[in-house]
Amino acid sequence: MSVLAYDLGAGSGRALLGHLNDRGIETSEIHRFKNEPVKIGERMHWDILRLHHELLQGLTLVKQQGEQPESLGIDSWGVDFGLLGSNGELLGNPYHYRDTQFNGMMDQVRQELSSQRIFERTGIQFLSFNTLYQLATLQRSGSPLLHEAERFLMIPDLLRYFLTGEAVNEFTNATTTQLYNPSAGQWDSELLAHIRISEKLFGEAVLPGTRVGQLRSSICNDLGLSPIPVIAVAEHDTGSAVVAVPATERSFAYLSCGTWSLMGTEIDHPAISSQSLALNFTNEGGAGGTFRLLKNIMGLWILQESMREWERQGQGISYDALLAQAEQAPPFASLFDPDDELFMPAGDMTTRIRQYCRDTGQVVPEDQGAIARAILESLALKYRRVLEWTEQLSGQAFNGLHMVGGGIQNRLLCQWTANSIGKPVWAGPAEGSAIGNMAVQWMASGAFKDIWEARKAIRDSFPVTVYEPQDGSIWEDAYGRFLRVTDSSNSQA
Ligand code: LFR
Repeated sequence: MSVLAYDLGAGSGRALLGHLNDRGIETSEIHRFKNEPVKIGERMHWDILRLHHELLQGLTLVKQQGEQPESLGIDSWGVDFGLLGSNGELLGNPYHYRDTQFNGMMDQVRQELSSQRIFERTGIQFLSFNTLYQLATLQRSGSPLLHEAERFLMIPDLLRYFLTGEAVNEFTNATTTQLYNPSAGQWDSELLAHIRISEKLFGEAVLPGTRVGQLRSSICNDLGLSPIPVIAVAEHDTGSAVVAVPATERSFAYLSCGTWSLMGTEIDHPAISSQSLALNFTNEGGAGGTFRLLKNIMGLWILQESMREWERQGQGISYDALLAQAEQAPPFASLFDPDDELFMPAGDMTTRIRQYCRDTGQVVPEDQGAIARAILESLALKYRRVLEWTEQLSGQAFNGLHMVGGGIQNRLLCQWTANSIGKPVWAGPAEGSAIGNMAVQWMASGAFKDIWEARKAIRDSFPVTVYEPQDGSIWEDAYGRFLRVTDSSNSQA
């Protein structure tokens, strides 16, 4: 019962094979590759053809290992898309959600329509790069792409289309656009009309677990593979990651930790209320009829981007060495709100961190260890804030926090998170999105009857590391200071 999962993150992608047998789930990494955005002038693009090439490379390696997966699925980050022309070919190169051309459009559209109206129709948090604002930007700047476009596909839809020739939109990723109405179960005509985008570009969004074609015969012939059915999994990576949370109880809190940190809880119906709007929480669609009441937190992006900056300046440092220096740096010297808009764009991250600390009258972190410590402590403190909001909104009290995703390899962050929230952190699995992707394929084939059977198998198959909270009163004091410093910050709640 082997399945192939492609999981594409903002910095890297991977192909994992998953086997399900009496011992549980076993995974093996077949291929890992960089996902490097490309800048042309002021524009920032995804290198989509390279990503397609890497997916094919993954299939070549699968074949070389003598495997013939029963199905395959693709998940990736949300909100971004490609447009197809009348000949079925991709128009242009998809833009990266951090492209600065989209700046300012969210405020404009909110003013025109009101936040309440947009939120009531979609339940989605306000992030400046949501597809709604990307498409509005392209339309209002007269992008020629929109004159030619006949079909809108999100990144996994598009890569799946390249593999199968079938153009199909998928539900979990559709909800991230802020153009999908979950109550009506369709793309929102009113929002699309407002930004003057034709509804004809969009197809019905299929639910995770739907079979959406098979590997093109040309690819099968080239690689010497038999046809492989392709499943639309929970194609938004966060949706896949939450499938893989090894929870035992229906009420649980999670933190999916990668480039972004996504924190929240799972619910049955979108929680669209004035409180969730005020705190800027989202209700993204999930697998198995679930929704995720969660909030985006800027996450390890700030650290990754600082490391890339040092690399460019010839001061590159390994992750392990950096964490060792962070541990030695003075505690709680410089705190900041990771969700301040200042930290969204790529580029000179350390300058912006220093500027924030200077502006708020704190110690300005100078060396790499001090910068890394400031980032990780600020993230851990923000996690407490968002966990409290999640409890408030969902009316639940959580007795610990599940952490999944590559970020859990950062033991310092896991420990500091436990210290900050004053509750245990259960860390694992690290390959959350890929495992959730596989789980939905096994739900589709009937190997798992539902998401809870999948979670039990995941719990039994992958280790979970427990971090107990330490140093309670020190963190309590730091939290008070964090709240004072960040209160006036330029962030979306
Ligand atoms: C995480 C993620 C988030 C989404 C952001 C941008 O990888 O998918 O859920 O808000 O990337 O697409």
